[in-house]
Amino acid sequence: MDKLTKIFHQVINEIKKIDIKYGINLNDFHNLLFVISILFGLLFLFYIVFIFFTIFLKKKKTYNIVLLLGPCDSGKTTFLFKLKINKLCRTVPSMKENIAFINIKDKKKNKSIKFVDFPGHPKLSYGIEKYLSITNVIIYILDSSDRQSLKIVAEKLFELFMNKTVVKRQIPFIICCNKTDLCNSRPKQVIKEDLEREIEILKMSKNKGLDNDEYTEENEYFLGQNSEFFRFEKAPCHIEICSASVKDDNIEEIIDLVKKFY
Ligand SMILES: Nc1nc2c(ncn2[C@@H]2O[C@H](COP(=O)(O)OP(=O)(O)OP(=O)(O)O)[C@@H](O)[C@H]2O)c(=O)[nH]1
Ligand SMILES: [Mg+2]
Repeated sequence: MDKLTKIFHQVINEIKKIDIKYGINLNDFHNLLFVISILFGLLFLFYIVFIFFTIFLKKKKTYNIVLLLGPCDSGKTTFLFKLKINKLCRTVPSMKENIAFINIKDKKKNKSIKFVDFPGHPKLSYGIEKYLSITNVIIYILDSSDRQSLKIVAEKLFELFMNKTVVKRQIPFIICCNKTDLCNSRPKQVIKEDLEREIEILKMSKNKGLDNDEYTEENEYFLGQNSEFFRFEKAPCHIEICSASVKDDNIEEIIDLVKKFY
């Protein structure tokens, strides 16, 4: 305690010297107030810096997900395991998300990217929304041999293009036509054209059914271009289409696109 009062007196003496030097005449009480206000000022400054750092670091931490979407059985979990352990694994239909950190080698450095494999079962789709606000890229995996599911894929893509968060954050899409090793698989260009046709039908029927007050800022552009036929190039977000066969270890095209967007 003695030491503290000594230091305090020293500080006051120093301030007095400065007072005399510059002709300011403050008494001890004023000096005390001056020291206390400086200390509070410094404390406040540290607090502000701390708040800024926590907000900035938190943002950086959360905006780093690659979200795997697509219908049941299209190969999302198989793809995730292939990336993680470089093996073809037996899978069962997912009932909840699978999450894995994958190291992707880039020209400059090794990036650790968080992949979230979201189950394709339609009953679970309500949970997608919480991931959209922290997603950097969506990889939409479909089975290129499955003609039946194309309508469902088109509906899901249409829903995503109308989604507020997707449009606001301009999340890029990689549509991956998987299972190209199967003999009845179809080329990506054919699938692209089929999807565009299906989405155009959905767009037209949505346009007819909408009242004027149902238009929102986000979907007005997308739905408003009534005369133009829908093309992926004109979608509300950037879209790339690639083919892959997880089974045949043919996944380079997807990885290159992830590197491009991430
Ligand atoms: N021929 C072939 N089969 C594949 C390929 N990729 C995945 N599969 C098979 O497709 C089936 C379904 O794969 P999953 O990875 O479980 O599918 P999923 O998309 O996770 O399905 P949900 O979890 O139900 O949403 C499995 O039997 C896989 O072995 C591929 O490139 N070629
Ligand atoms: Mg799965």
